[in-house]
Amino acid sequence: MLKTKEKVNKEISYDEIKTVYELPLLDLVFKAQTIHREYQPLNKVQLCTLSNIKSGACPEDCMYCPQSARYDTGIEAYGLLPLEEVLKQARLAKENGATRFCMGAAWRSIPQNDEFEKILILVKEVSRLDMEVCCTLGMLTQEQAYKLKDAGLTAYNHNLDTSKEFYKEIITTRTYEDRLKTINCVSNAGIQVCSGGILGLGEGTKDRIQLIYTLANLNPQPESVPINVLVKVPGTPLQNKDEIEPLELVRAIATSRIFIPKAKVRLSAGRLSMTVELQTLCFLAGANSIFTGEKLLTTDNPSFNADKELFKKLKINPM
Ligand code: SAM
Ligand code: DTB
Ligand code: SF4
Repeated sequence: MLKTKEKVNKEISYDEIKTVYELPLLDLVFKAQTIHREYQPLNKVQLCTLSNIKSGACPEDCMYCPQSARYDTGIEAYGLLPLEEVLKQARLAKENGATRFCMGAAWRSIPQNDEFEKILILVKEVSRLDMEVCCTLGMLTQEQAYKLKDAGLTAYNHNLDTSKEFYKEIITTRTYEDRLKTINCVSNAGIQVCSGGILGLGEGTKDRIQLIYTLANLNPQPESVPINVLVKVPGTPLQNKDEIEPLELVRAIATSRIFIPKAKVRLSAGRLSMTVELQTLCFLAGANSIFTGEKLLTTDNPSFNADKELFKKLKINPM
């Protein structure tokens, strides 16, 4: 299959990214907003809604995740949801203004059995609702990526989460290389890559810069960069981690906007613990997408109504 996506050849150096990340905050946000205005529609934020189509009992040990079978988090575990249930959720999301529907499954990798066939049907049917369809189902093979593309998948989410060095402290059941391989298969199939990370895992500034460095040097660059703030779920090993300094989030978003100018930068998990002012600063720094709906995958998120209020206050329109 042909690679149709734009390639960037010049490597962006770690030092270049570090210099920008460490600018005086006002210079950094000004630069990010300047680039935002050049590449992105103004005062527009895309609404995406998540559906946890297969919950819990995951064999992986990602220390932040409530869905790992290794931690006792009390979440509801269930197998693949029936088509009608997922479509009901997708229609509701659309009624509430979402233009992208993202289906997540607590799998290490996509199964090779009839469950994959069911996924292909889900993708086909959601795309018929005239929404962008995104999936996050763990690792996949090149062949599965081609089939997902044929079924109408817009994007595949597979986060690098943090720097290559720090990754080992958070996940031991797969490697950073595994993540990059999946991302490469997705890209090869002509599916948009959605890849970002989590702040607040106990990483240092250099890990956040390193993450942005790796994302910005993906070739082609990701079309979508979710920036999550750790939701500390009781029962997970990271339940007592220190809160991230809120302005580090603003710096990470601004730096992603500057070095990955064409991507949607998504202010993802963790908004429930953010003030309206912090979220506003994130939009100013270049975030232009959020997840809407009462739930992310298993954890709480601001309600549709709370977000409608927020947008009204800021005079932001859904994209
Ligand atoms: N199992 C698949 C995988 O790991 O790629 C897909 C689902 S997984 C839940 C999707 C992403 O959610 C993870 O890569 C991680 O970045 C994010 N995530 C999971 N738990 C989180 C938490 N407690 N706080 C913030 N982000 C979280
Ligand atoms: C992403 O980067 N964040 C979303 C989406 N991609 C799949 C998931 C956040 C999950 C937060 C924890 C939970 O609700 O289980
Ligand atoms: Fe499983 Fe994904 Fe959670 Fe890791 S992040 S435990 S792979 S569901």
